[in-house]
Amino acid sequence: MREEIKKIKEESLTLIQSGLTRDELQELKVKVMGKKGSLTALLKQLGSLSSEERPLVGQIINEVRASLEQAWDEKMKELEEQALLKRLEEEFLDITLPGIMMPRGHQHPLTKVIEEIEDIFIGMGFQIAEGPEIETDYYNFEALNLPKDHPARDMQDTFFITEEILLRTQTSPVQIRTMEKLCPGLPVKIIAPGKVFRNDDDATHSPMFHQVEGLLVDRGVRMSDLKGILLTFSRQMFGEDRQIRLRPSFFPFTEPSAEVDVSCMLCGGKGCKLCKGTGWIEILGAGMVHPKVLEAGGYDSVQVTGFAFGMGVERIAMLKYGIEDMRLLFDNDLRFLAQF
Ligand code: 2U9
Repeated sequence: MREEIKKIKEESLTLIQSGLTRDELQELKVKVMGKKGSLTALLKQLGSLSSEERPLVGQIINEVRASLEQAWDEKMKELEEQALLKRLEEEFLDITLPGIMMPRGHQHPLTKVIEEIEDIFIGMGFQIAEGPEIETDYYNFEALNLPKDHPARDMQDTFFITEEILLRTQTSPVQIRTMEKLCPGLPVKIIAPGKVFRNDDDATHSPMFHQVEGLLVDRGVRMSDLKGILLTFSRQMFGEDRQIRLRPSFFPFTEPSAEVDVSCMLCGGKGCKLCKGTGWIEILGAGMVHPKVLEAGGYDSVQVTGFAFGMGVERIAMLKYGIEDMRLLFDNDLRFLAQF
């Protein structure tokens, strides 16, 4: 039996040092020292020895077991350390590497211009009003002094949903609704920014575009108030040196009506390609609210007066940023949008 013990010891020690993996080392331990291991089997055979031999051989087996366990433990520890080092090396994180840059988005130029217009009018005491994009014939036309047979309806190229329901062609219905809501409260001092829809599509027209319209109703509102507000707006939007001029015009919802020009923001009024040599650029339409429209809003047109104006946001954005084709504002090409 001593021979066998010696053989197990030597073979085991050789194997432990032979470059086994951790799993193989574990298997070896079970094979030799486990319940059914070769060394354990020898312990179980002690009973067959003489009473003199038994304690001696027992002691030898225990010593071998202890020395094998020690060698095994040391080897296992060594392998674990190696594995840890390998993992640390593999999982090394280089915090000096540059990160992956997330491109940062920003507001669309139209949104920027709408917010800029809003800020200017808020600064003059106006409030923002909103309303539905799907409207009734009444709010879009009738209440704005455009009865069913009115020729100016043709100018609007309306998208009808039914005979009575349509996509609004201007944001004016918002002002009618706001007057109805506030009446008889005064003043009504609002701007209505939003999408409008017309059956039109070319380099200068889009079937959906944006307007900002304004309305001031109060006792004693005059055309000069309109002029002052629009001059302040034009200077804040296009530069403190700007002048404005009003040319007579016609809209069914205002009387008198005017088209408003601003002195050219490119040449300052001398005349250039942008202003076609005139020194002036048309930026909006305006006028004194028609008595019939004030009455539609619930107000007594003898007691109160009002002015209104309307502008196309795309046109303002194109002038402000020197954009030549309106379709660029709707293509959503990042090479264009990234410039703002
Ligand atoms: C109410 C009463 C009057 C709004 C007005 C204009 C003149 C005008 C155009 C500018 C370019 C439309 O986008 S555009 O094509 N608008 O010229 N808009 S006065 O008048 C109103 C609005 C509401 C209750």
